[in-house]
Amino acid sequence: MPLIAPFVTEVDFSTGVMSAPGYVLQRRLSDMAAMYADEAAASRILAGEGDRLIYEVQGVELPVEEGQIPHCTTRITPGQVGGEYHMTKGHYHARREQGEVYFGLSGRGYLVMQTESGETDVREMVAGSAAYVPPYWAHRTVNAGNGDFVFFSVWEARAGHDYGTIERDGFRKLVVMRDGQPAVVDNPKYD
Ligand code: PAN
Ligand code: ZN
Repeated sequence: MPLIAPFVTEVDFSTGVMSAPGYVLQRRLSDMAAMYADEAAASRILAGEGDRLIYEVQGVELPVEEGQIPHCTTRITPGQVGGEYHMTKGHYHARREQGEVYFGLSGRGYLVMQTESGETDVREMVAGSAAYVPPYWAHRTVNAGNGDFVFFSVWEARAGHDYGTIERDGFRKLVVMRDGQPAVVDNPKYD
């Protein structure tokens, strides 16, 4: 394994901005319109208002090899698409046996998780929440607040990301706004 010099990254808790990110990635509505339960609402937003930013990821670049510990911030913007709060795409790790830690930096949201054998778990996250995503759980984060929801993630380099399974099947649970409040409901598109 090549020797990597230790380094420190300054993180702005309210924006997720890193002092010298190795990569910055933006996900817009057009990147994930089909992931919202109300695809027609997504199309209306794209045709009317345009391609809004849903989330931004800033992370350090490390080699994909045993023992490396990648980490990044994610900032999810506030808003809804057809009543469903802005969210990440969500994924299983390609190597299902790899877990992950999330740490809330600002705002509030939900961590939606499920396994391939049918378990679901939805946890609230605020600034200061340290959430553990155990091996075998797909994970998606949702911004249920009025401002940005920002969190920090740490995982093992070889975990890899399997987006295809969630793109095809979705999550069993959605977080939607009901009477102005977040509510966890069954996904009508899930079968
Ligand atoms: C996180 C996520 C990040 C963006 O760092 O990758 O929040 O979400 P998506 O990857 O689902 O677009 C993580 O879980 N890494 O493994
Ligand atoms: Zn992950």
